[in-house]
Amino acid sequence: MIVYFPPLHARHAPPCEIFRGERVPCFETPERAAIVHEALRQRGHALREPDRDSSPFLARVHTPPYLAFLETAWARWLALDADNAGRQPFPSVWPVRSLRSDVEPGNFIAQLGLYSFDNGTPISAGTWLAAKQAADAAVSAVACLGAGEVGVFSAGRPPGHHAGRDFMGGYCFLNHAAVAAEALREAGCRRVAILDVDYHHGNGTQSLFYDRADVLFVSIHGDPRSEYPFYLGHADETGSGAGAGFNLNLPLPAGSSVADWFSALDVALARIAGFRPEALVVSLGLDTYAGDPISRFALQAADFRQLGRCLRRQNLPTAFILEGGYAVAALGVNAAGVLDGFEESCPGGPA
Ligand code: Q9C
Ligand code: ZN
Repeated sequence: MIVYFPPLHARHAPPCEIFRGERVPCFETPERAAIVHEALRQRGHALREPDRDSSPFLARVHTPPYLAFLETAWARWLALDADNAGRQPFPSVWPVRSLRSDVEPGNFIAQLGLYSFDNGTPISAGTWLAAKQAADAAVSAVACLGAGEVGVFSAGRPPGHHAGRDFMGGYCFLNHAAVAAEALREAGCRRVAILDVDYHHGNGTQSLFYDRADVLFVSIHGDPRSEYPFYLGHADETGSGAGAGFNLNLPLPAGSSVADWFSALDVALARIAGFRPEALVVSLGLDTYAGDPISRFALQAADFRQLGRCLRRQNLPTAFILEGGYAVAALGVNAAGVLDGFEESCPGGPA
């Protein structure tokens, strides 16, 4: 399979995040992508650097002030204090409910609160470069589908599915799956389905397409009553306006079995088939793995291969976009498993 690997991912390398009130090393690290790239390279997949500019699609997905904030954030952080090069900016105030989010404050930390929904998404010097090149990789991948490839993988980081029109969160800054869907629409696909299999609900992606009937969003994830991102991802969120009926959430309790996860996948794939999409974007989180340190599903390596087989049977041009997954040592095997399962299966055939 053609794999887009954006080398600038390594420039996004914040040292720590806040976890249970303590500073801990980031879960979302450059080693994640390095392991995936190495595993895919060893298995003979064709690694390429991004060859498309995502800017036109980023402008459709995100607001101009948010993009401007992200692009200049590190320089503005440094401008506050020369010693800030060795420090991490964290938001400290958020415009919830009765507070106004329609007036951008001049204060950098206040802007950071305006443009984020958690304090778990640290920015480092190369965050913009890394996120932008991951978006470029997503657009490059989609272009391959237009050129006749049946499956293609965009293996960038940081991930994207928690990022919304004007906010970051959950280690995500730019929504690469949404960018891929917009690029597919632009390329002439009338209906695009997004299947999000990350352990965490893809709140950003859902919110971007919630009122649209041309992009179906389907997600299997840990129940937000107990799992991050907590405030979106319930089963009663089915879309609004023209998008009514074009959003399907399949939350499962933390600790659900592999059998229950694949039952949910059957429901997800049936809905997608009923939508008759012309392409499929898969937000491929690997944090459903049993060994993931921050998630509570139970998939094993062989189950990722099975996921790949199930997806190939849908007989759709499919763009895989890497999202979460924090059991670093297992990420290569699990990512490769999805691609191998996809490539060894037949459209419409048995799993
Ligand atoms: N610092 C993705 O998998 N909570 N994001 C972690 C708090 C946030 C996961 C602990 C988990 C976000 C793309
Ligand atoms: Zn996740």
